[in-house]
Amino acid sequence: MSTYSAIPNDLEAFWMPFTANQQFKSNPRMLVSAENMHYKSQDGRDILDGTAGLWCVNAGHKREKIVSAIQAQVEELDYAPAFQMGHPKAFALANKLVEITPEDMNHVFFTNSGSESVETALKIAIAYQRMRGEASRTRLIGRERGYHGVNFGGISVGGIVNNRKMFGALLSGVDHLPHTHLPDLNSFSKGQPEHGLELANDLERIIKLHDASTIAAVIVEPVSGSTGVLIPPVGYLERLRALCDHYGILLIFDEVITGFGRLGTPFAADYFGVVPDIICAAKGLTNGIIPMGAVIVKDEIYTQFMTGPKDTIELFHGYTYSGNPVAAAAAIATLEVYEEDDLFLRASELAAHWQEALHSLADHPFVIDIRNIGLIGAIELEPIQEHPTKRAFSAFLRAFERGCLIRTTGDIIALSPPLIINKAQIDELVACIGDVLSELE
Ligand code: PXG
Ligand code: PLP
Repeated sequence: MSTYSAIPNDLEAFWMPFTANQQFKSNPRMLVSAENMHYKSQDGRDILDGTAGLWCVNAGHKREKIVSAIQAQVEELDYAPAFQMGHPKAFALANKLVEITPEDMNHVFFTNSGSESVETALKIAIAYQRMRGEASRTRLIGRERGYHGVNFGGISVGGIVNNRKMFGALLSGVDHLPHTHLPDLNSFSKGQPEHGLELANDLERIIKLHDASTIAAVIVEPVSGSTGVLIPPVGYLERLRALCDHYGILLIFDEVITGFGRLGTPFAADYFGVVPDIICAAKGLTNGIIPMGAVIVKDEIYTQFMTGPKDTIELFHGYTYSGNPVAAAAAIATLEVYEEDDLFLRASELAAHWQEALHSLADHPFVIDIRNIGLIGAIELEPIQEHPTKRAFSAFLRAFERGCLIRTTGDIIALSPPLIINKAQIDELVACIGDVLSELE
């Protein structure tokens, strides 16, 4: 029997996610409060947030409007059943959200995370194919190095070996496109890399192997985030779209990271001018404050489900917290903040300064690539022989000591600051990373 203990260094009960628990608990890094661009660490230091939490706090921390919307909602209606009942905020949020989604994508299914958005999107895709008389289309095509959350569907279409290898057989009927990271051809690219469009043609090979009549959907991140910022080569997404159209395959964009202004547009679909059939979103939807995700579908998909008998449940799917009132209130306030502060435009205006600042690190020790798009950046380091990830992780620890929060994956430093960052703070973040790089062994 264990009892709750408030002793700050009693850290055993909490099994931390995606964390080296033993290492962390021997030398914890605790954040205790946050405001605007900064966290406060337990030892009282201000930490500049170079990652928007985990790619989610796009409007910056402790935004008054969002905080008070949440407080008011808890007072008014804390929870309402999600099935066969409604409450106004979920409908209001869906209406507000579709104001900024691509044309003809006007229907939203709410979830509680990016992982659940992915599961939902995959299920909708397969069910849609069946509803339109294409029941043999059940295969799902993901991509190497893709991250689509941690549930079984998501790790099946995902392409990160550590997230897959421990967990058995996964979904059957899945295949993968090659990833688009071509360091020999595209290193130090600014924006979309020039080479690699032809990698999209691999979809045709996969289609020839399985036949189009067996494939329901292709799912990709427009820009891969978790796996270290892989930016689509010029023309690549357009080619995927054309192939999917030609072969009757749905195209799903997992915009859990790229949604809500990360590239300076509402969605990456807008940035690249390529409209998918389904968008997965989460994170920035509520500024990361309350867990919530959304799956946005083309009108044609929603309409296909709405043709049956009026008293039949059209989709046997949903979560206890789908459209939760407090999350919905947080999301509405978040969308208002994005709009009032014109944060997506701000991100697009800052992108040039961001690019130049990051690329100024090109000559620092161990830097083998720098890449950027919108307010996303990556600095790839040469791994220590036999000890991959160690060098970048050491950079992360040193940056934290110096008062900057960065994120590392493998030997890649990934950056994604809140969209409220200013030029001086960009320079401060980059200077901090420069100092850290100069100290690395
Ligand atoms: N899809 C994509 C594209 C994501 O980036 C998910 C799905 C899953 O979302 P949830 O809310 O279930 O975590 C994500 C999440 C990192 C990092 O450091 C990235 C994510 C989560 C945590 C850390 O790169 N992405
Ligand atoms: N497990 C059990 C036993 C449940 O009763 C439920 C929901 O009612 C779930 C899992 C799913 O939970 P959620 O709807 O929060 O995803």
